Amino acid sequence: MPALKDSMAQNRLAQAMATHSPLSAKLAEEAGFEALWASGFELSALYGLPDVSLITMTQHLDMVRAIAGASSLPIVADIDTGFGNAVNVVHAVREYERAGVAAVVIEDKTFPKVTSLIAGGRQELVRIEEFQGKIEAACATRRSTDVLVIARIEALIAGQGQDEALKRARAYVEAGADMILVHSKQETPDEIEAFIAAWDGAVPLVLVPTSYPQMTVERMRQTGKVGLAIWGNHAIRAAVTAMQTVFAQIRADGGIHTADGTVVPVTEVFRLQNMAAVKETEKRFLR
Ligand code: SPV
Ligand code: MG
Repeated sequence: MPALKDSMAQNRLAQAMATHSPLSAKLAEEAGFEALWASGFELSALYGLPDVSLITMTQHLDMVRAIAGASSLPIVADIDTGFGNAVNVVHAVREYERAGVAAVVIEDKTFPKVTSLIAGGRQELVRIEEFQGKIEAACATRRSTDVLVIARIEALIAGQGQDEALKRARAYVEAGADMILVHSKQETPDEIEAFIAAWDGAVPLVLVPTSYPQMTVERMRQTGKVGLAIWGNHAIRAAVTAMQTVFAQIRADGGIHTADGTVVPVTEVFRLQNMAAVKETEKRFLR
């Protein structure tokens, strides 16, 4: 699995597509993305649950392992708050590195956390010193510095303003963070662009422009300070859109006769399942 670092160096700005399953990971790889975002939000949604620390580390890790088995892209693991304090972070980083991830993203909220983009969400941040300890714990635990430790700042999400976000970003870099993910739920890029302008560029930034879609790759690239763009939840949203449309059509038309031409043929699913390899194996070994 290529290190995320290499991918960012070659492309200058890598794009990670959200994924919640090996199938979505394969589709992201075929579409040409450089990395996968193993999103906690998407996996929670897959289970029909809110993204409020209900999915356990084991559930997420199992899915990350399955994704790693299905795709050769570097995986950026969304490990939320690190599942507790610095002790939990040590355990998590050990396990995620063993699972083969290229990066872990740890956010500076209290455990249990509340999903970031919800209106009026309870957004509580941990003390800066506490989070520095968690970042230091992650850096001290990884065996290879190819596994990036990305510190995620939720100060803007929590409404605490740019000075607090910048103060935290600097403190987390001092603690060893390789990159800073700064999240915003504003519906325009203004807040993030103000942060980027004020950022001294000590380490590259990571953006998740879900709520401010005007922020294109080109616009991020022009800042010269963004190393990774994460498309945070378009895999699960695309799946929901497709299922709602097709289910409604089948229901309305009393059969699959009209919907059939609008979905991929079963042969396409066979291809994604690699049935060709099964046929080869049968030919070679079944006697
Ligand atoms: C996720 O995809 O799980 C994220 C991004 O953390 S967000 O849902 O926007 O917080
Ligand atoms: Mg998340």
